[in-house]
Amino acid sequence: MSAGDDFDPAAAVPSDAGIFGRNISPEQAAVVLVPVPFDGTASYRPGAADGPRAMLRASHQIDLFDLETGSPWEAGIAMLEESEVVRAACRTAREAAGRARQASEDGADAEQEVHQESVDEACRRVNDYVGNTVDEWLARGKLVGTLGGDHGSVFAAIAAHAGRYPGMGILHIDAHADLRPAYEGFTWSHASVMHNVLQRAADVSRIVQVGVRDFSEQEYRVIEGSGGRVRTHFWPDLGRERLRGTPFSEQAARVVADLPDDVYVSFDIDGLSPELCPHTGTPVPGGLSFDEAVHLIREVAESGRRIVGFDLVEVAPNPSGDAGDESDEWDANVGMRILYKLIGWALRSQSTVP
Ligand SMILES: [Mn+2]
Repeated sequence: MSAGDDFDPAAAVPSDAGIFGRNISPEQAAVVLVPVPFDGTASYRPGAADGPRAMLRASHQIDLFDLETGSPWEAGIAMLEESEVVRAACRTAREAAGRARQASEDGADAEQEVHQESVDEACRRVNDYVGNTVDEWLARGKLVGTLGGDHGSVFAAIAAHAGRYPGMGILHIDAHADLRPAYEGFTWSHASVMHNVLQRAADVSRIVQVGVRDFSEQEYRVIEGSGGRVRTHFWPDLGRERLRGTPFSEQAARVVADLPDDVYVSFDIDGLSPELCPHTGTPVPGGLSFDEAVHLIREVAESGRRIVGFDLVEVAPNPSGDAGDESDEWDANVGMRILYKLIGWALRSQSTVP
């Protein structure tokens, strides 16, 4: 144990405890989680803004001993307080996005542009906060995980990691390719995050996508024309192979072989089968099982690659459950278990001890 407190990982947890049941300062922790309660560009339904808070609450129920990765909690895991700047930007962007869509339906082009610009402005404030915060903790030598929010809200976290780890690749787990330029006219849309990475984060050498099964022809052309900078293991292709007998372990090894030594994991929960994330913003049938997703992350670490950082986005609690209601924590329960595995394998991948 690194932090010198008398934490008992097997004890029941008070409801005001920190993430994974422990109250530890980010300075003391090896792992710093940055919550980004923002879903201002949600095009189908919002809710991911409440993901970090729901995962924090759900994390009090996990058994902290992990058979595969040991006891990741011992390194110290801290989650920062939610930023009021981000919450305010979320309210502004949600409202402006609604007005932009209405203006679009009315054919009021000039008005639409004004509201789109308001959304972009709010997103830039989020990017500033996320970029500065993530970079500050990276500079202090922490493993940083960013918890969305919608996928667009973590762009600056990816860019900050790329600045510290030039040449890194992204393992992008998602139902969507997220390669649309300014989806709905919003530069920082959830559906545009990897487009923005390609355009604005030159230090990212490659994006390797898994789980993608809902995409436009234009996005398909972007992938084909990317000269290998985007490599997409389309879910329909993998699924067909598996139905004919190819094991997922073989497919996962192929996916990981496409990645460079330094890997950032960008994990959109909708890459999983929707039974595991029923309230996420844009669910799509098909997708990875929990075990397949964990296997993929394990494969990155066990291949000798280093997981330099990660995000987990689009986890949305049941909107009909009110705060404190533990009756329907399923989305957050799955999300925080993915989170604990990401932390565990990232720490293992950075350790010099085999
Ligand atoms: Mn996404």
